[in-house]
Amino acid sequence: MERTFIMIKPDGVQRKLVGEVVRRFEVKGFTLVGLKLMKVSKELAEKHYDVHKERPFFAGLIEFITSGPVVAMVWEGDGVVASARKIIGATNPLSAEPGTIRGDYGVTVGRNLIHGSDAIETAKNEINLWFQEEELVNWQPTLTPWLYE
Ligand code: ABT
Ligand code: MG
Repeated sequence: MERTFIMIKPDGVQRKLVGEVVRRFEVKGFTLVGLKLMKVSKELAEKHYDVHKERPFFAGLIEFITSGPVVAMVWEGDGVVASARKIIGATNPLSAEPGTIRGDYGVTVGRNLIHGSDAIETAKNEINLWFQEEELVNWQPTLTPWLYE
């Protein structure tokens, strides 16, 4: 089953949006298989955002992501990678549609509340980077027959 990596950034935790974010993924029908609250090390932040290391906003991004606790999660379900990106909304919250997390709660790209893997391959790499195998729980929700035919 497809999995994606979702991280509530320090602004999302400070803004008390943890429950709201988890709720949106749960009610959509996705399954939570990993969850932890953590302070992000500089080393982990730099690995996670490695693709942006030459960008002018890189230093600020690392400083921001290490500035307070984040909630790291793994969600599972058919098409969860692309669907999560839709639930999250566009990178710039002012361009994100109302009804998306960034569209409903954000105003600026440097405080866009939440991260979601952008492709299936990226999701695999990010899950491996953020979670140990034994931190992930394989389980079958009893709701499955009501979500999938
Ligand atoms: P992430 O889920 O954080 O990866 O965001 P998303 O994939 O929607 O957007 P990308 B392009 O990957 O942005 C990564 C982080 O860099 C910040 N950023 C991005 C800026 O601060 N300025 C910019 O011009 C761009 C393009 C926003 C993202 N995260 N934060 N915080
Ligand atoms: Mg990204």
